[in-house]
Amino acid sequence: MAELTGAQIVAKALKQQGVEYMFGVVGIPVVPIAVHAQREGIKFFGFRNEQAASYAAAAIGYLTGRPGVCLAVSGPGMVHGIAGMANAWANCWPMILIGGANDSYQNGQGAFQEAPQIETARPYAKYAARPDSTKRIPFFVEQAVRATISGRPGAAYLDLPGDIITGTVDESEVHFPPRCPEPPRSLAPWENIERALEALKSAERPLVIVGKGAAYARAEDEVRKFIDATQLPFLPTPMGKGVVPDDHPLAISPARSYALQNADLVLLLGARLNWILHFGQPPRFDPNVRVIQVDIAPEEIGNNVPTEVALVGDAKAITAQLNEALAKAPWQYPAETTWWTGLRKKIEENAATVAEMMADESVPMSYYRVYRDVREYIPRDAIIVNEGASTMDIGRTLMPNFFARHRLDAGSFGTMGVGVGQAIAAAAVHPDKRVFCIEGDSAFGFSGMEVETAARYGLNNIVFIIINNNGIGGGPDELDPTRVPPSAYTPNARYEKMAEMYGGKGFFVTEPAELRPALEAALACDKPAIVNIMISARSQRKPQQFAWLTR
Ligand SMILES: Cc1ncc(C[n+]2csc(CCOP(=O)(O)OP(=O)(O)O)c2C)c(N)n1
Ligand SMILES: [Mg+2]
Repeated sequence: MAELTGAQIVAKALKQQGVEYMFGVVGIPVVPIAVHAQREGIKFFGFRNEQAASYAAAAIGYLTGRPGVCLAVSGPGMVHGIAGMANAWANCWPMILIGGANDSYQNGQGAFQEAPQIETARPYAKYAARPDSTKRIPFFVEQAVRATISGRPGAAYLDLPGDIITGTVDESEVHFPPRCPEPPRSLAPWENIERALEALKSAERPLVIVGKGAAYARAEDEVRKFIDATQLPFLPTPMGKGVVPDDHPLAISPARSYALQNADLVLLLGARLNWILHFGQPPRFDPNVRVIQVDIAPEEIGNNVPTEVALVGDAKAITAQLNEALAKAPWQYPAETTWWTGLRKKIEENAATVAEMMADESVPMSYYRVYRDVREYIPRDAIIVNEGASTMDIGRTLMPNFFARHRLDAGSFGTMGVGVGQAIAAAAVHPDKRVFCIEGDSAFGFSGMEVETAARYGLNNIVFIIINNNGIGGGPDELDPTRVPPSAYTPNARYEKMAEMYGGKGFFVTEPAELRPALEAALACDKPAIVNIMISARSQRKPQQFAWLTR
């Protein structure tokens, strides 16, 4: 009988459990895991830092519904991977961090890269465990996968000591559990479905809020049908964008503040009333707002605002239930109401302001002028990765999405540095689509070295666009090295030259007229292109009614 090593067993078990992508940095003791993962047909991407790799793994979970794996060495490597676990925890995305560990018989002796790894991972993990033997590895792999995709998705951690990885066991002694199935789609009680529809009918100023939970649940067909059937105004959260296309006539995103403030009832479809939705509380919401909540996690119901009707379960299945009830007793929100009049007025006002800002041809350019051309070059089915402060906030409003799970950004955790790893994940999952990774100059710097990773794996469908204002929220035009402001980076830093290291092309843009030719040439490149666009350090978001994070 053939012997299997722990590394072989890990790879086989992951493949058996439907894991297709692994990102990481190899070293002692995890090298053989990466080698055997490749042999099993798992796509391995060697990164420059586990942090970016862990962000990629979490994005895989969101995009595919099956966890991506981040493979890290013991100690410092594993600690870098915590970044992605925390991001996955906040976003509710499936991912698995696999950390190598010192040989178990050296615990406590000050072993090479010894660290309290399970304890470190625990607060962000739905499951954190160390296999007790080489033979039982598949059991723990299956448990980890199961935990990441069941209920509210999240992260898992597997701790693999060197002796477990290099240990051998006869093949006949190893049991590989069958592929953990997709979690069952749980329904809401029909009486709650009826109550939800009655509540919607009784509302004067109803609003549907579509979150990334609906996107994760693959609820796009059902949600579109529901919006079309009810004719209700809807607002997507940043990564809920595209579940219903942004150009749908009932989309009211440009009137977001007005809609949140004046709605008398909101239907949350896989969206949480956390900071992104201002906790559902005044002054951003009506103090008497009524809430209907569709959420996979019962503990989310009533969080920050009491829920009138709770629909706990799968967003796709429950929206289908709502549609079924509506098919039996059709109902539409009227097209002519003072609510619609108010919303439309705000949408028009916003469009006029934005059009004016986009038309401004001043040099240096504004965010709005840059996005005007960028959005023209983006194919309808492109995946948009977007991070930064204003770069992302303005990108959320100006970059349209037409398909679910086609936007990846700093998300619920507000994490800078996720972008390049997420772009790599998106490009790997969708080789047939374009990925536009649009980043502030600060955001880009966190994981900028991974552009080499993208090029190394031939992910030529990515275009990196850097919106450069010399710093975090803008920096000075010139720098005095003895007095560098905390937010400043090197003025006019030539980030696009990083493309030269892998034989790619970079473009430096300072004037509006150079934008289109640069974007066109970037799209024609046979390697990931980098377009570095200088904007005014004083370019700002259009004036907002509320300061950021106003409670
Ligand atoms: C991991 C992490 N570190 C720091 C921050 C704080 N932070 C918020 S936005 C931002 C960068 C904004 O600058 P940039 O990406 O250049 O975008 P800009 O607003 O200048 O367009 C930083 C560092 C964060 N959100 N996440
Ligand atoms: Mg910046």
